[in-house]
Amino acid sequence: MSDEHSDARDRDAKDRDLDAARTASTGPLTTDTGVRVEDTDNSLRVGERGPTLMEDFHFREKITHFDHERIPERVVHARGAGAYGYFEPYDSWSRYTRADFLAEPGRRTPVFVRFSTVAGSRGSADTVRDVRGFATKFYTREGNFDLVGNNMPVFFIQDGIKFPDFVHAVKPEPHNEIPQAQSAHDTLWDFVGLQPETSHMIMWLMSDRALPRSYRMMQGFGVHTFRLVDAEGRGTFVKFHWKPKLGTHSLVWDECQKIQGKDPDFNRRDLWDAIEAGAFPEWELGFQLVPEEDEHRFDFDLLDATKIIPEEEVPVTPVGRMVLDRNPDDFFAETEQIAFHTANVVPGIDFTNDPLLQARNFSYLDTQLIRLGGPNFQQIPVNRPVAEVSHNQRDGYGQHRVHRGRTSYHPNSLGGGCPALADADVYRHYQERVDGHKIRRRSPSFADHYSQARLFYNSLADWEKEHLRAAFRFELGKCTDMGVRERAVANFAHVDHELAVHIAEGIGVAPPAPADGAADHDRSSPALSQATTVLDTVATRQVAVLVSDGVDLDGLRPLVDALVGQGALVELLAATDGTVRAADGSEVRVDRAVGTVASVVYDAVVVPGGTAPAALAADGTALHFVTEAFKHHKAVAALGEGVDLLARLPLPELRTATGAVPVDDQGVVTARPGAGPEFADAFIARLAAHRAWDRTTASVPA
Ligand code: HDE
Repeated sequence: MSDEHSDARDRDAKDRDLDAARTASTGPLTTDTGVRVEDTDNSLRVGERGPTLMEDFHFREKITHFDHERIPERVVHARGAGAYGYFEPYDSWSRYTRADFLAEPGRRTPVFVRFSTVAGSRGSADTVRDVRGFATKFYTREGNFDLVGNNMPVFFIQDGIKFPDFVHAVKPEPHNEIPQAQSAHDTLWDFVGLQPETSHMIMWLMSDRALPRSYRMMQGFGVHTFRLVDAEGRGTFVKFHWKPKLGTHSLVWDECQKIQGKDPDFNRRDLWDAIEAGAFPEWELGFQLVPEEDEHRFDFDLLDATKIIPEEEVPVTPVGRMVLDRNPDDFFAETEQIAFHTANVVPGIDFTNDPLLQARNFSYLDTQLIRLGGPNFQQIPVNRPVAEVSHNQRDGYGQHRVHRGRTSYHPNSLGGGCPALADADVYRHYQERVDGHKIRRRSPSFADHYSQARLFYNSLADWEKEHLRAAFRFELGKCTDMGVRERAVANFAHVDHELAVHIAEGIGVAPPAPADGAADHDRSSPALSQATTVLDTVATRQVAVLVSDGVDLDGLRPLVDALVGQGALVELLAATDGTVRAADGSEVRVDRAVGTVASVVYDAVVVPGGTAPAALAADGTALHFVTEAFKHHKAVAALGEGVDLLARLPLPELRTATGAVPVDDQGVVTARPGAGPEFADAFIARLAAHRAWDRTTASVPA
């Protein structure tokens, strides 16, 4: 590819493309054909009280367009949020792949990323227990490459032919369309109990990975084994990884359920706000590379999408970084109409025979035809490549190109032989020898459904295991059919007998006997635990400060300055919006009335000193705010008289441990008047740790 073509030009090209499509609602109101309209409030009628006239073309056009505003939502991943940005490699990766966008360190390729939940409808809440989609479209100079991944590294099934079964099982039950965006119901668990290949992914789904704190704080995985192909046609197996710069962090389940009501757009809003504030989310792309000759070196099959390659066996090589720095202008035009397709690959990236990937290569194109109404969806601005497009495909719904010339076939002489076949920079499929019988059979190398489910469980910290066990009890406890509960528990006895007994005891079924053929090893992969993630930054964390008249601003300021200095967002909440009068007599502007938010949408809470606590203590909302934050393991800071407020809360652990007043313990940081800089440091360290997971909260009211 010619290199006078700069990366800025690639981004400009994409922006120009989008610019051409952008319209601002300025100037006079017109019809779709540009005729100016003088009244859009009254339809044309016979007399003031008479019937409406068919000839009111403005009325008919307006209503007709409205009637056709909806397109089918995605069958899965219907709810999502997206953003533009760029990807840049750290190095040249041409020793593994001839992919042009990976060839030159620092060269930027424009991207669009769409994050999503899987099971819910377009209008469902964000913080449900679910897998998250992480789909990236790279607009490379050699065409679009779509990496359509998830935030979990494995999948529920091994063969795409089971996908409709799985999706029907997890979606709302068909007779009453209940429950929305929930896996906690009979049909999903019925399927799970009967289809053991789901076991590994279900362990991930029951883990904290299903409850991301933010789209900006979750990993992404390509899931399948793909193939990189170099300029000589040599292949290397690859698994794709995205690692978030801010670390991988989760909410707690009680919090998730409450956020579903308090702010159903929690994850979408978080992504939008961060980008608007200039705190651009960033991920590192990584490769796990496996030479072709090592294909059979593992105790699982690389073609089996229910398996990971443990990072301790094949480390993740850092490849480049992706930054999201621009929100879309129009949700429907961009985030809704973006059309991902696993078969959108560029020279140097190829498939393997993973039967799940093969099925996806059929499904994504097929689904766009119904969703976007015909074969010209690649012409929609968000889908258009920056690479030049030239072919003989013509006509179809929504054709936006005006083709010139009389030829639309190949070979031709009348059109000068164009478009001509290229011999350089072309996509060449990897040449693999394949032979065998036509059969409908799963490879025996796909048969072990439990070893890696156990590996995952073994790798979790105690608090992560506790959350996972509680999730199983919650989910199965929502199933009404006892047979469904029993079969599911019996299945997980193959993963960990103690786990299965624990679940059984919580859901009123007989503890299962140890299972024949159960996984039995104590291997673990520390990289799978969120305890090993980034825990040293408070950037973009949201801190609530509860204020009222009399607040001691001088005592509070060093803490707020330190937090803001490190990129945290601090909001002052009071009983009402407007201002409060501080102890020094100054007026302080309040960011929000406490009743319009809740502790669940913040990462931490601060109770300052001054006479404030007396007023706060009289307000049940404030007491609840702090208690709930404590319940959800959040960092809590109290200063001066604020410490007295903590002492009034039902936090028995702290009180018995320390007498009447909680002290610096379990993520709670307190200081009587005169807090020094070490106070801010201590609080910041607790906040950076994300949550005080060791805190005992069982007896704290929710
Ligand atoms: Fe998808 N999947 N999928 N999927 N998937 C769709 O495509 C499908 C699978 C994933 O933000 C659909 O455009 C089949 C694995 C994401 O627009 C559909 C199979 C992984 C998104 C479809 C799978 C994914 C989709 C629905 C099994 C992780 C959202 C609308 C063979 C690696 C993309 C659409 C976006 C969307 C089919 C399995 C991720 C129906 C048949 C495994 C992130 O085509």
